[in-house]
Amino acid sequence: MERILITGAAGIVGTLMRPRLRKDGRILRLLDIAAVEPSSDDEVITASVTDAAAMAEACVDVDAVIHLGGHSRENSWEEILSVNINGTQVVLDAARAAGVPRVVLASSNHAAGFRPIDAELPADSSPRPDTYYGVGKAAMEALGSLYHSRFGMDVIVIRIGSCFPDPLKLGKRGLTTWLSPDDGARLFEACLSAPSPGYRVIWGVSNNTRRIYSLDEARALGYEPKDDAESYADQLADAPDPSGVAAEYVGGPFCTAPLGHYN
Ligand code: 15L
Repeated sequence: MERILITGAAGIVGTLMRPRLRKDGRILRLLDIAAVEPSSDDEVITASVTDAAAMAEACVDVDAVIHLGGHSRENSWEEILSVNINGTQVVLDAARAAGVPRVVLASSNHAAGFRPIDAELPADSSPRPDTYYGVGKAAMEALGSLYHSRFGMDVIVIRIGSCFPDPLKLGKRGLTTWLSPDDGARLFEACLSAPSPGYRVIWGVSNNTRRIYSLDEARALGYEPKDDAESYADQLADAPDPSGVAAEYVGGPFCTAPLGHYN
């Protein structure tokens, strides 16, 4: 029996992935500070990713960790430092100590938010964060690299675009950044099953007609996206086009959102 620990299991991505990642021969161990509705075979742990003792226990008998936990948008520096940066170190160190061979880290396009929009931005473009949140994701990527290099753990960082049931509430930017839930599950499955990936940084995006992120790195792990946000383009025809800084950089509206403020 394979056991996958998912941190942040009650969050938006966790909630979308849980039903899609359940399968015969696999137990999902779901960790969150918020309540999670388990299905019959799931294991549930109510704890914070910053709680080292709880994380140590959560990693026992685990084959891979999918680390989704942490704030999912801009917040105060103290919160980003504590939950997103320190929390990621706690998760990686608990996985190391328990001998978990593989960790998949949910990074974000906002780690590279101040990269100018380009047709096929490589997944390993060095960080250009757009917020403290983006700095936290860049630190997550660095920590993943460190734990791979020091301890030989397989660590795959996914720079997720926008993973929501559909791209509609994202406006036109969503036609570029959307990662459909089904493609998200395909991507996580590729990350869990690719043989000896080492340390990788990949984009998490569907095969969107207006995509600006390279899919080469994710495809090299076996990911083949099936969805395209363009199928929602008609419904977004009247939405305003992004303008100003938001239209120039990968991070879109995050690039001008007030720094350090939850919004
Ligand atoms: C993210 O990293 C956020 O977690 C998500 O809520 C979206 O805002 C997404 O980026 C995005 O860029 O659309």
